[in-house]
Amino acid sequence: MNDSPQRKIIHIDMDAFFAAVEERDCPALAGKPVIVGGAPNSRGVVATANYEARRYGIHSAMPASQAYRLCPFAEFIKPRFDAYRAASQEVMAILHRYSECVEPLSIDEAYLDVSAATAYRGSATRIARAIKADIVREVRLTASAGVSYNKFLAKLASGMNKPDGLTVIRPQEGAAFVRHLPIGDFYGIGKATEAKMKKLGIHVGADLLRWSQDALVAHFGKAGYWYASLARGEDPRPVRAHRERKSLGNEITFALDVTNIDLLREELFRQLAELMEKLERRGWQAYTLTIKVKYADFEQVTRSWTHRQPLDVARAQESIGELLARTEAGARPVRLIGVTLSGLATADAEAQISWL
Ligand code: TTP
Ligand code: MG
Repeated sequence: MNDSPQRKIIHIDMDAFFAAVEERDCPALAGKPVIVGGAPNSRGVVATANYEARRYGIHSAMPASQAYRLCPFAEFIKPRFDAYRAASQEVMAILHRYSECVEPLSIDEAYLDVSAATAYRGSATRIARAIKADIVREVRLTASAGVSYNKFLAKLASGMNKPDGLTVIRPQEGAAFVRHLPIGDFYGIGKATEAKMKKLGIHVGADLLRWSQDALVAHFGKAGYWYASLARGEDPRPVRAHRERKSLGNEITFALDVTNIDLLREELFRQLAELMEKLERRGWQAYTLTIKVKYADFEQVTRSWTHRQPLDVARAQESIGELLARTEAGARPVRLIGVTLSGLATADAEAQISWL
């Protein structure tokens, strides 16, 4: 018997988020396949596609050129991050009405712990329904909600009836639900672990359940404890309203040591561009930039600079140049080079919602 009270967790995930904002703001798009991301004739990728476009097999991260071949008459739209951030902040503000314990995961996703909520007599399902209705009425977008007793199951539930879904996995249903779940759908099981498990004959939750915790730990290290609890439908992670500030980083090791300083700078710029894009997508801004240089003899140095203003590409590139000049890169051959952005903050300093 487990005498600790069951928690009530809601996971909210906006439907086709960027595309839905575009459709909302441009009624002429109604009913058409809509693709937000790189231009069809560019080397860019699809950020997202609406559900009409998904019927043609188009999905996030697909090259825009391929999306064009699959559906040439789709509307291709350049992302408007400001509009997505604004919508996101409105949604997060709605979530905060129902619980103080809200953990944003990305620009369009968050967990809420409503165990202590009093609205709707504490019914998590009714709270989820109310949240969805508020979002439709006030932000004119649809969200899918998952309701369960932990994060793992709440997130799975929200993905089950997209778009505009509301799915509940009750405490007495969790274990059975997990038994049928393909192993790749478990939280924290990536492609490599999935492949390894399949080789061991573990394909669904029920297979995992047959393994003792000790055997899982023997095969997968500490993660084995985690897999053992997921297999029982358990996930003790709390919803964390204030997440630790994170950093975003990139680095590469060269196949051959590099002494050409221009090449090193270009490589750092390329890494920076990737990080800035990620940052923007998450609605974050960074204040600190750090470069890391590992010389051919494996000695490693870092140089960093904290700005008073949030970093933009021009400012960050300038810093990279200055920081690189404060290393011996070029004079000494370099085997690894990297950039990290930290001191992350929400893009809108006035927003009451912390993304972090
Ligand atoms: P998702 O929630 O993964 O996707 P979605 O909201 O578009 O669609 P779904 O209904 O399946 O939830 O991502 C949220 C937004 O993040 C998405 O609208 C665009 C952006 N995004 C990217 O820019 N690149 C990506 O590879 C992914 C996965 C998302
Ligand atoms: Mg989404």
